[in-house]
Amino acid sequence: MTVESTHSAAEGHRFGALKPLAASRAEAITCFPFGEPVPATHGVDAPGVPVGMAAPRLSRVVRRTLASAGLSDVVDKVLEGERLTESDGMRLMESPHVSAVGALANLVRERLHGDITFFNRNLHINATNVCEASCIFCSFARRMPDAGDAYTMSIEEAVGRVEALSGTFMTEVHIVNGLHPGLPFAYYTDLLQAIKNERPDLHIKGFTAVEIDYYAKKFDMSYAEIITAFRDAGQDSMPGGGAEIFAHRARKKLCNDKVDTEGWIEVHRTAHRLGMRSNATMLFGSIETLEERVDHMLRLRELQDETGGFQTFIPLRFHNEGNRLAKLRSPSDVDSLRTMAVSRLMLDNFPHIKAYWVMLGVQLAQVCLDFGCSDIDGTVREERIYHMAGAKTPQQLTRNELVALIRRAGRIPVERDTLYSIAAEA
Ligand code: V47
Repeated sequence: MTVESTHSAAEGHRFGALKPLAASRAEAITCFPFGEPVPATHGVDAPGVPVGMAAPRLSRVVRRTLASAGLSDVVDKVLEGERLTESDGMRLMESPHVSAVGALANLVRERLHGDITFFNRNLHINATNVCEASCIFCSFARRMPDAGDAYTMSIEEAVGRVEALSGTFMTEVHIVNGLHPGLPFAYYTDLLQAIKNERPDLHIKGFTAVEIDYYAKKFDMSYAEIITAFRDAGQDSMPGGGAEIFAHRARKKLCNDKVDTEGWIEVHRTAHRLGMRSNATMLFGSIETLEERVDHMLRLRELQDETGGFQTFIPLRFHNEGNRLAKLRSPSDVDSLRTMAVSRLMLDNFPHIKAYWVMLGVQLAQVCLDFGCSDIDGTVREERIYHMAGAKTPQQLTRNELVALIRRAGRIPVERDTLYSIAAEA
């Protein structure tokens, strides 16, 4: 099937009829402005299987493997669309049968999206690497503005990155910055406005909850005031960064001096209440325990039940170069695959799990498409955060390379915009 001919199938998936959700959940969502709740596997059978595709099944071998591992009850729950518990999540995380757990996650992925795998064309801008926070996993930040390789772009410089691509089709600019102590509030609104003026067609996914919290404290404003001002200046949605690990024990060690768990969650709740979509991340494979990973997923699932505003969950694989955790090994491929799979199974109310190729590597990202992931991010021009932490992936991929790698993984590539509408080049 060609990319073009999948568009109606993908649209079918996005707007396909869903069974009504449980009354309590539907009621909780009505105070958030997203209308129809996001596709959920919970309480819904085979939602949105693209037109003409058979509902996916679990092979007998996988069933047998999971049964011999004592996971039949979890399989039954997944088949029935029942919600998994924390202890189910731990049993899946600890299971040595990673490929069978992956097959179970794949069933959920295919129920939601069939073979469709989303990607986009996007540019990253990190306007400054000067950052007051001292996260021990970070290789990007420079504490002192006058450090040799510290930088802060002028508005003209940042917009110049967009201008330089004026003849190039893309749909998104992704902006994540360090917590710079010296920039005025107007720097951020001017940056947003200048990018919008230059390319009104671009969706700006910018400013993590960490940044919003920092500006709220620095400029004595509420989260809602900051988000409203940024939205008026051009911000369209919020990236998922800064979530790291929510469990207080690990968060205290990883990043003691930036927004805490409750603050991160409150920023996203506020954005959702104001009608702004967002993503959520989890930094995995540094010092956290498997319990803390599952706990992280459950906290996100709870907020998503309340608001329905998250689009994608992105497990970010820890990279160990150039930071204070250089003695740790980065997580293995197997650990990455089971984390993707368990995320898909636990986060039954998230439409997508993203395999961010920049940090996984292209080949592992391809395998992740069989372990629950339905999005691979984008062309990602000018990524800095992971490349400074030792990511060996290319600086960017072309659209054709993304299409080819998704096809080679046996899936159907569909180009999207940030809000998962089909992107059409004029
Ligand atoms: O929050 C920093 C992570 C995040 C390292 O929303 C590291 O679509 C691994 O927000 N090893 C920022 N991870 C990136 C981010 C993002 C990326 C891609 C897509 C989206 C989206 C959002 O990067 C940080 C932190 O968790 N990070 N250093 C490191 N050494």
